[in-house]
Amino acid sequence: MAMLNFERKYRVRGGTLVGGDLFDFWIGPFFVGFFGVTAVFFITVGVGLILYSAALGPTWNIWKISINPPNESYGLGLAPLKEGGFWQIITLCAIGAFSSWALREVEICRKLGIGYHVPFAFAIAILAYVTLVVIRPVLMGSWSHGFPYGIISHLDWVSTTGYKYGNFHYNPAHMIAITFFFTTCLALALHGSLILSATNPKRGEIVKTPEHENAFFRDTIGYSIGTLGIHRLGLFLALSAGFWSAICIVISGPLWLEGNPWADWWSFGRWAEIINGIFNLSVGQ
Ligand code: 07D
Ligand code: 07D
Ligand code: U10
Repeated sequence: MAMLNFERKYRVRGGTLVGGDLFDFWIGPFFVGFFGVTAVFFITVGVGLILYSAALGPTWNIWKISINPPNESYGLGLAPLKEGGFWQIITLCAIGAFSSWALREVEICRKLGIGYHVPFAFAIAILAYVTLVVIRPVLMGSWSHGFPYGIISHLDWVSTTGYKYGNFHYNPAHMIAITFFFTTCLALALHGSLILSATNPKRGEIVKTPEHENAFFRDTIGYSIGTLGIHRLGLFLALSAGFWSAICIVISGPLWLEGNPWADWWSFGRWAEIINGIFNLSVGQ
């Protein structure tokens, strides 16, 4: 791929965390670095194992391929390859690849002298994944609680796991996460539409300024958060969505047992019990 003219200016030496100058080069548009090498290693081994495991059958149907975690009897131990061992190694490769990717982003930020916001944001996605396949299974005492790697099978896992806890919609942290996801979409729609309305005018009209943008929201809702502020808010909303997702699943099982805990959570009796426990009161009794 051709080098864009601005890239020459920013392809500077240094900023690497590991390996010094050794891997400080680019291949086409991609910066390599030590973590580029480890990323390619983990991706190649992980994807290779997915393909190998899929080749062992029973199907090549892309929707139905599924690499499953070990069953409950293996607890937190290692399982034979065909009985969940593949899933365990693929999980290690995935965590290795995602972490390498985040650290490679850190090296690129250091080269450019910009903040670490992007790798930090990606780290929240990694946290959600690690919560699903490591933290929660470890807290529950068995790798079998991880989700299977397959397009349809991981949906089945979400559905059955959801129904194990009665109505998952009643999970308060799930509610908070969903509200953050929806608000993120609203914020991006407002921001994308506002920027286009001001900076992409019809032929012959001038590009408008942030003052127009501020004025639009002051006229409509009485307040403008400002041009930097909307990006801070967007990042906060999106990261909160991922963070509360991790919370909602990690409390389902390790903290709140099977059955219908969330309906119980919303009952006055349950809250009275919690408040009584904290303040030693006799509310609601
Ligand atoms: C658009 C960036 C590009 C990324 C893409 C995903 C693979 C997987 C591998 C066959 C927004 C690339 C996909 C590399 C192929 C094999 C073995 C990101 C964009 C295009 N899910 N999920 C999808 C993953 C979980 C859920 C689609 C990954 C949890 C529901 C895709 C993970 C839970 C639905 C996918 C993961 C869950 C999906 C589109 C990891 C709760 C859908 C994803 C590593 C979070 C939707 C058939 C997308 C769908 C969907 C990938 C985890 C729920 C296959 C990689 C266990 C309810 N998930 N998912 O656009 O159509 O993301 O499913 O954690 O309805 Mg999932
Ligand atoms: C985990 C993805 C991490 C990805 C990484 C990167 C690659 C590279 C390469 C493209 C977290 C992967 C990259 C592989 C690709 C190339 C080149 C993101 C992750 C590191 N729910 N629910 C959530 C809603 C119901 C249930 C979260 C809505 C039912 C369970 C979110 C509804 C029941 C779990 C959410 C709804 C149920 C969840 C998911 C509506 C089922 C979870 C987002 C409208 C009967 C999961 C941490 C997320 C969770 C989760 C939304 C309904 C069950 C808040 C809107 C009632 C069991 N649900 N849900 O977490 O919290 O993203 O996971 O009905 O485990 Mg839910
Ligand atoms: C934003 C912004 C802004 C901009 C922007 C953007 C946010 C205002 C200034 C950015 C936004 C966009 C461009 C919009 C679109 C983006 C999305 C919708 C998000 C989703 C993105 C994707 C779906 C693309 C995903 C692509 C990825 C992750 C790249 C994959 C590449 C690699 C794996 C190679 C990585 C290279 C490394 C590690 C360096 C080393 C390289 C080599 C050794 C050579 C390459 C060799 C290999 C890759 C072999 C390894 C084996 C592999 C990969 C197995 C592949 C397996 C298969 C099954 C195919 O705010 O400002 O504008 O633009």
